[in-house]
This record gives sequence, structure tokens and C-alpha cells, in this order.
Amino acid sequence: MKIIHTGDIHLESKMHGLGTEKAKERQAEVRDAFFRLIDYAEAKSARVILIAGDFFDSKKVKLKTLKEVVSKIGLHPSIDFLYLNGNHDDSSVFSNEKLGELPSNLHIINSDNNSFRYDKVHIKAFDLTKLTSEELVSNLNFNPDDFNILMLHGMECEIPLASLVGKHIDYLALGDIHIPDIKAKKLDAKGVYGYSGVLEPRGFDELGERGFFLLEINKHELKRTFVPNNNRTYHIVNVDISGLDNYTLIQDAINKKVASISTDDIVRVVLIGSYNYDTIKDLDSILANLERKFYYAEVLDKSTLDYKTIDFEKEISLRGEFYNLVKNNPKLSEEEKEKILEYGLKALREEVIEI
Ligand SMILES: [Mn+2]
Repeated sequence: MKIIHTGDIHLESKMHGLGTEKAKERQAEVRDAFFRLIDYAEAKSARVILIAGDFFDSKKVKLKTLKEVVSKIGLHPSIDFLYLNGNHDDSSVFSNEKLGELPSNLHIINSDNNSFRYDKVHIKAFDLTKLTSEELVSNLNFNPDDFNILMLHGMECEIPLASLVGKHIDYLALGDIHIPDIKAKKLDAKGVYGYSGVLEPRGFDELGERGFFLLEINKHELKRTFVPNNNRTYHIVNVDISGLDNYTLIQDAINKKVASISTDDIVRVVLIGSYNYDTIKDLDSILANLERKFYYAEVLDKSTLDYKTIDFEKEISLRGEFYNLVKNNPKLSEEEKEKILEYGLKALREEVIEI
């Protein structure tokens, strides 16, 4: 029997930071990531899709989104969708009467509907905010002859792992943490557990590949496979510009670092290291080049001015005066002097200052 373990889909995520148009596109891509999972499940003849909470990004969901989801689920009647509430979403969104009759394969977990049997595979799911650890354990009563799956939503510290030891759990399907546990963790002599992670990353705090797990159950044997499913990947690339004193050299260093990244991806280049006073970075051109290459790009300049490269101490000019005023101020620390000089000299050169 095949089961899909997913969760934290966060449909209708705001996708901040990409601009209005791309945020909208990415919202649709999150939905499509979920639909792609369903098509995969259908192609693999999976019997169940476990949604371990945070199906939606918030407790209010647009009717349009709900209709799309309900319609897609209805198109796959051979797959049962077991949906457990997370901390972000509220499964009562499906009670909207404008949705009409819900597909019979959509099973919303609640205190009356938390146990599902497929021959020798037994699945239970509970909302941890609605019962104590003791109540959870007393509700388990799994039979050791079955292959038993428990689905919960919460941070690892909120899951009463110690109380679940020896309760005949073969697999504990978790939701809440957005990073997949590619390698399942050991629960006890028999069982393992793990988080599925998100289906499609939603920000620079969700770097790298994302997907879901295919569980293939054969009596008491579990084969658990991570299936990458994300359409785009977020990358943060640090580029040390120390010693690179012009735009061409900096751009070349960036090009080398981003060469292997797919043009469909989302890239943040962070300039680090120290630069000489005379360095011309031309951040506008750097950004424009990256934007031409990638779906979305941004540049953060965290490089610092090496003020030892300043050689106009003796110059009779505004910048010479400013430099000496700051440099010889006994009230300022070396670090403060460095920052004030960096910003002040930039201002004198009429550059944009980002603080
Ligand atoms: Mn979540």
C-alpha cells in the first residue's frame, strides 16, 4: 500500500518580498505544487494522502481557492485525503455551504473522525491542541499486528515522543517544521518519525529542495522515499569582494558563484568582505544583470569600507576635513568611526546609503 505524507502546504501564502505580480504567480505555484503531488499520487496508485496540518496559510481562505481544492480532490476519488488542522489553518473553512457537498474522499480530522483503516494499515490523527498527552496515549490502542501510523502537528518539543514509545507506532507523520526529515528519526525499537516540510519554498528562510514522502508499506516493512516537488528553489550566495576593485571583477566573481543555479530560481547575492575607497561596485548594473538571468534576484551589500585605503588625510577639501574630524574624535569607537566614514563618504559621493 502506498501513502503520501505531506503537510505545511500553506496555500494562499502571501509570498512577501517578490513584488505583487510575482507573489501572485508564486501563490499559484504553491497550489500547483499540491496538485502535482496529487497527480503523482494518482500515477503511483497511492491510496491515501496525509496532510499533517497547515494546509492553508491562514484561518480564512478565499472561496475560489477552496473550490479549486475541492474540485481537484473530487477528481481523484481513489485517494483518501486525511486533513489534520495545523496552527495556521482551520479545517472549518470547508463548512462553507457555497462549496456544496464535499467529495467523500476528503476526510477532515476531528474528535469523532480520527481513525482510518485500510486492511492491515491503521491510521490515527489527533489535534494536539484539543487533548492532553495522557488523552492522546489513551486514544491510541494500536494493535501490534497492524501497520500503525499516527499523524500529529506541532514542534518536536510539543510532541510527547516519550509517551509514544512502545505504543506500536510504525510511522509518526509530523507537520509544522518546514524542513523535511529526509532520514526518518527513530521513535522506538519499531517506529520512526519525521516532518514532511513544505511542498514549495516561500522565502529565503526556506532554502534548498522541498517535497513530500512516499511511504510504501508491505506488511511491517516501510520504504520511505523523499520526492522533490518544488518548482523553484531559493538560494543565498555570499560573494567576497575583498580585493576586487571594480564592477567587472565583482560581476565576474558573482557569475562564477551563480553559474550552476537554474534560471528559474530565486537568488539573493550578498556582497561580503571589505572594499577599497576607490572601488566602484555599480550595484544597479549587478542587480540588473541578475534580474535578467533569474526569475527573481536581489543584491544585499554587506561589504565594509576598508578605511585604511583612504589617502586624502592631507587634502584640503570637504572630504579631507570630514575624514579628520571623524578619525580624531576621541568619543567614537573604531567601529563607529568606520561606519560613520563609510556612510559619510558615500553621501559626499552622492551614493545611495542603505543603513
Ligand atoms: Mn507550517
